[in-house]
Amino acid sequence: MKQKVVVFSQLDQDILQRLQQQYHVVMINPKLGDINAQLLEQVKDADAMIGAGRLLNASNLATAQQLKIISSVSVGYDNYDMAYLNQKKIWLSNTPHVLTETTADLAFSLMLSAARKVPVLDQWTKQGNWQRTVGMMQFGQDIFSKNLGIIGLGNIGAAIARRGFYGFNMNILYHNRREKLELAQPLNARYCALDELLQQSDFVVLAVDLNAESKALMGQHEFDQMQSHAVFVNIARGSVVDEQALIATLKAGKIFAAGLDVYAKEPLQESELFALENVVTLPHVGSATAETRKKMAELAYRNLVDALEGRTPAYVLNPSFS
Ligand code: 8YV
Repeated sequence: MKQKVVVFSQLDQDILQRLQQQYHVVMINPKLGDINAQLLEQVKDADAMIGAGRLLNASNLATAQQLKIISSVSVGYDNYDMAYLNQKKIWLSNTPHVLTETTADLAFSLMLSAARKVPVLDQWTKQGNWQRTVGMMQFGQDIFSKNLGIIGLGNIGAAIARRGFYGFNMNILYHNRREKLELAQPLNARYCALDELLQQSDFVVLAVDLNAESKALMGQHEFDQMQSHAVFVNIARGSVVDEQALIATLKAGKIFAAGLDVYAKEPLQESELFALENVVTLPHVGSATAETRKKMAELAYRNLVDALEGRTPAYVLNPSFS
């Protein structure tokens, strides 16, 4: 009898077909009604799950009897109750590295778009407003040789720093739970306290994992440390930011602009952010290129197959259910 795999989000078609050839595959379908009810029903006899972007915990996994692995097609894993998975002895795996450069590219595109008002000026031009040489209202902020402050110097944070250092001659500051000399030294990156980074950076990029320490890390006090010409970018997780404090900061013009790819509630379908010209809002597309999503799906597929064939997956996050 084929092992059962539950697919809980959109998945690369090639990978889905491979899974369907090897396993009994059931897909959670939002059009069929309550997702949690579908999950509770389907995980009862499931051997593995694969997908991303869904909160998985006791509320929808309690009926799982023989689940060996949840193979997440993501590098972040804050949407999984790790303590519960450990208790149920269910492996959780992720897909690091393959999305690092793509996500760093997106962070830089948000920095450039926000600093130079690209979306606003695109619409302004298309609406026929360009009547004469542009003036102060159309001016942006320089990037070259400016100070880039990175909060979270992990793989993605370091890739962003490399783009700034090598590509735009930027001075790199960083804040992290600990110094990362192996990543920082080649970039002349200077470790500093959070307030100092915020006070000295022309660009502040949030690239931390979401965890108990980083939740609401950027609040009103932190935004008040930033310079009025500074640009804030978040490609981490929405919950690392007090979104109301950011909105108040942007409304008051206390920073130049923000570039956001993640939000406290996703999908973001209505928000005060949408009325603000000094914020660029993208729909969580950090890793969203066809090439990279395929690599992520392939890696998640390998993690799943390894677990179902009795091997420890390369990127399991709780190998000993610690
Ligand atoms: C995922 C991401 O595609 O990998 C992550 O952690 O945030 C994105 O690359 C997203 O989580 C899928 O919903």
